[in-house]
Amino acid sequence: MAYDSFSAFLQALEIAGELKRISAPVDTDLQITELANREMKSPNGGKALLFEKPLINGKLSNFPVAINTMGSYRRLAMSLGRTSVDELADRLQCILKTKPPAKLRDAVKLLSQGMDLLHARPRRVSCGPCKEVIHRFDDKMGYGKLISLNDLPILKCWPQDGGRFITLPNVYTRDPDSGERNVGMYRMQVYDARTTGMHWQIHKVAARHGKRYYERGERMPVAVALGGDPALTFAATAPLPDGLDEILFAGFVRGRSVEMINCETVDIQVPAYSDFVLEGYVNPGELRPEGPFGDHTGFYTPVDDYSVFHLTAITHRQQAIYPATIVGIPPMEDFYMGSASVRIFLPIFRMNFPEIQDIALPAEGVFHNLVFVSIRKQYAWHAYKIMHGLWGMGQMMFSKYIVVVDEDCDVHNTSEVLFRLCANTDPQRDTSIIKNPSDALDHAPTVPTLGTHMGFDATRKLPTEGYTRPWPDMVRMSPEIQQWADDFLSGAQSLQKENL
Ligand SMILES: Cc1cc2nc3c(=O)[nH]c(=O)nc-3n(C[C@H](O)[C@H](O)[C@H](O)COP(=O)(O)O)c2cc1C
Ligand SMILES: [Mn+2]
Repeated sequence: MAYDSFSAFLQALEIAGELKRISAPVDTDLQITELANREMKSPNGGKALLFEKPLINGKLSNFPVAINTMGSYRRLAMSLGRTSVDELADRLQCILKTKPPAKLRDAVKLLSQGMDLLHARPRRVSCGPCKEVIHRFDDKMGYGKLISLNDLPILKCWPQDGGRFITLPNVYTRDPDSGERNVGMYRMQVYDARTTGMHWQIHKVAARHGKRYYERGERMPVAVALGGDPALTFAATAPLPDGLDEILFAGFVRGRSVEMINCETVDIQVPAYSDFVLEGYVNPGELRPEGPFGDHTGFYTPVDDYSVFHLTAITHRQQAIYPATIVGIPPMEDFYMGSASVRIFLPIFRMNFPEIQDIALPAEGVFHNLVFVSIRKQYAWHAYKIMHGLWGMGQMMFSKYIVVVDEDCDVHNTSEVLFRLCANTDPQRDTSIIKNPSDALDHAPTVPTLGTHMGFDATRKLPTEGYTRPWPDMVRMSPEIQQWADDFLSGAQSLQKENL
């Protein structure tokens, strides 16, 4: 099921008992964060929160704020219009199975074709709700009161943050050479009423686009969509291969074409059912200090130079709702987005590495710091092949610690993985340290983005790996006795009930 609007999604959440309304005024300066953080830390991610009366500098905002709308397994599945994320993974698997691709490049092509067949291709429309109210900054006449970023309930998230940050922006850019679209989620620090930062990190696709505009000496058109169908927001965060269109992917996810509309002041298309659209441009070479920002690492990211976004227009729905999230010490809302990405893309990992059983990114590792992977081990040093494979795949390149376990270990059970890690490894023999690009947010490397990564082979060792002692079996009860105990206990239970 696809949502026509962000508010339709919120209604669905409310009907499912997944949304709490807060009707008392709450300040966008730190107060919303504190309430949202407590909610995100409560069992199973708590509920989504709708702040009906957010305050901006003590004044009531015209727009409500919704937060934590994807912050549980259930809400994340609902945001994709599904009852479970596995449903999507299975559909991707089906597309890939129709014709096994030999190379990743072929896989990207096949995926695009497969998604096309499912009628996911975007559709161009000429009018849409995101244009209900139009504020062009070059044309102040005739549009009533002109709004600016000062009128949006943008959060100051944490005490040491450098200002207010837009935390769920879907940033639309184009490759100036091929015309290919990209949508990424890159936070935006508000500098003034019509200027923000653009925190696209060096390894991300929009940064690559920006570099090409810079080399060509051309202004870079950029548009930012907020709200709309949450499947779009998820697509902006998903680590899709460069060249796979996020809008096609979102169409596949929601099972319906995304309706796209031209911007007013820049040559970019955005989803017509967005809540807000910020239009503008980035000047080649213009940089400005961005940060600090309380980041998803659980630490403040220090000030660093990033591109600057100049707004030329804001358009919005009459009844627009401002979407937000906060990041910080895990677990937070983004953990569920990351988990869903891993589940959905497992078939793609498996296509390259059929021996992979399962992958998990535990919350403590904040996406890239810790990866658990289980494999069906067949030959000596098989675990190292998998580590190097993952370190070579897209954003998995950032994985700081990879722990490889045997297929019978549940990677979603951190305690079980740690048990295998401690029991099955000899530290010198079973680890490998390599050089690879590090996440720009990782504060541990001495020089930003230049880090080392470590792999742990926690699989059982083979004679061909030089382990000549017999590898012991794990202590487990026989299946027959387990079955007997199940029967025995359920019999005892019904006996107890009869006696009552
Ligand atoms: C809530 C949230 C905030 C994010 N903020 C940023 C950010 O500020 N900068 C960045 O480069 N990536 C950020 N990311 C990660 C990117 O959105 C993610 O890597 C995405 O796949 C990038 O898309 P791309 O491959 O098209 O560049 C954020 C992710 C989430 C879930
Ligand atoms: Mn992308």
